[in-house]
Amino acid sequence: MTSTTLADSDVAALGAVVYGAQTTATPIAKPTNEHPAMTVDDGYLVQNAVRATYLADGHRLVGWKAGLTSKAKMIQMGVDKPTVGFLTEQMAVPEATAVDTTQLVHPRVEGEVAFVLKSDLPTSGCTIDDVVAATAYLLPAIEIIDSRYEAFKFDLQSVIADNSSSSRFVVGTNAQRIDVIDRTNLGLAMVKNGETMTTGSSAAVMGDPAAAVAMVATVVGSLGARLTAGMVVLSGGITEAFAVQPGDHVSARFQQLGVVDVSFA
Ligand code: OOG
Ligand code: MG
Repeated sequence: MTSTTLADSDVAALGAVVYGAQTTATPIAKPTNEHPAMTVDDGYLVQNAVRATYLADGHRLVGWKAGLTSKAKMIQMGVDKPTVGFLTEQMAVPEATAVDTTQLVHPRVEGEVAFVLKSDLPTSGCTIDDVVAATAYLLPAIEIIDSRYEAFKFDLQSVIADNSSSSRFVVGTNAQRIDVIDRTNLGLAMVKNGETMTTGSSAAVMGDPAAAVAMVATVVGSLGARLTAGMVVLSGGITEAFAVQPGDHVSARFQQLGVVDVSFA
């Protein structure tokens, strides 16, 4: 953490506010309103505090994610740098069940390539080759994001504090070995209630979703944590996210990785 402005007491207080907003699905003002000098590193200190609170409450860390790794996402959200967030077992939704939207503020969905690790990644200077060597297989995934900030509007520092809008995620069952598919150009169609909402290619994610995983490994290393064997890593939304409501059914239809479905109640 090189550039921070928040006092320890501010970090703890903001962590408690964000945790409360996440666990009660209550929108809050973004922390930069009150702390305009807040930096990206401050955002990660708050995210660390939120993660520590989940773990103290018995939640289990199962992975990490990249956020804002595609131009479509950066333009949609008005930020210019990728971020990371943590994933817990309690955020994982089995494919066949419906997500309870009463637990969420204003959910949106996006299609992503998920990496499942078979060995630990370096905590600094992680490369694409490191990621390829450490990946057991890839899975198709849908991330359900839910900013806790009013109107889904934020800046980079604030979204990092809010765990990069993480709320739920679903992975499909069609595991593919990383060396047998072209992960750098997988077509994706996002379908809601039978209508194609967005289309794209995994090329949109930093040219190679493995580059996003390498970025996550290095940033997570700077937070004092590590991507380890067995973890799932979401590499970031390929296209812009769209809103969902109770009754909606969403499919992410991937070239080579197959289909993953989720519905909302
Ligand atoms: C931030 C989270 C971004 C992704 O895949 O880009 C993210 C947001 O858009 O609210 O998960
Ligand atoms: Mg995402």
